[in-house]
Amino acid sequence: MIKLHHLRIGRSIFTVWLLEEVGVDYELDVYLRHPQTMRAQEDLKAVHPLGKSPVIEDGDLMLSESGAITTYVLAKYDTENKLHPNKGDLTVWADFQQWLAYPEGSVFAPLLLKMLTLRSGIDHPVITPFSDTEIALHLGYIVEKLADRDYIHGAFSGVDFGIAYVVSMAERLGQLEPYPTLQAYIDRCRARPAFQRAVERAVE
Ligand SMILES: N[C@@H](CCC(=O)N[C@@H](CS)C(=O)NCC(=O)O)C(=O)O
Repeated sequence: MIKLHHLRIGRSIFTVWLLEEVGVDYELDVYLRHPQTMRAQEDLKAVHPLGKSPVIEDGDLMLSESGAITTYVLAKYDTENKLHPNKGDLTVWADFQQWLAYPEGSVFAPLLLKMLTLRSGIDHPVITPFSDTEIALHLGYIVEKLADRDYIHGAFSGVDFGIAYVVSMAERLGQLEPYPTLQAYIDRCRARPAFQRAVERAVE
């Protein structure tokens, strides 16, 4: 059975949601952040050298990186390809890979910079304009993709876990007001029964 190491207040709730959507049995180990630093603590560092979450164990496999975990879980457990395309049409498959890599590879960094500048209370002359411009670029790109659809790949799919994570982070940082499409998207994701089961189980 899969074991998910879940650090509260962060992206691994989206991995709990993935497991709920796929409908696979899993065990959940919940970790708390340090109350002052908000970083992971020794208990999570004992699980994996990076001390980060999500991490899953499945038999002999230990896997970190939310995108890789999504890829693995879908490949192994989404046997009817309800949430991911097979390689029959390589163009569709490649586009799916792009959207899987995009949130962690491109969208997260400027959001993290924004979070750190807001937290420090300093409007940095280089970092603030950079993060603002990049956040607008990426959120605008996601809005364009959602112009004619409810989810990134049309029907709900495995790429929505990562995109929902960065959109929810943008929301938490007060960046969503100009983007009603994204607010509607994240509300739609949260309304899914599997998302609600995930939150109940993980007590986010
Ligand atoms: N790129 C990794 C990032 C993992 C990561 O940084 N997770 C955060 C939680 S949102 C974490 O564990 N932070 C604790 C710490 O760095 O102390 C992924 O996609 O899984």
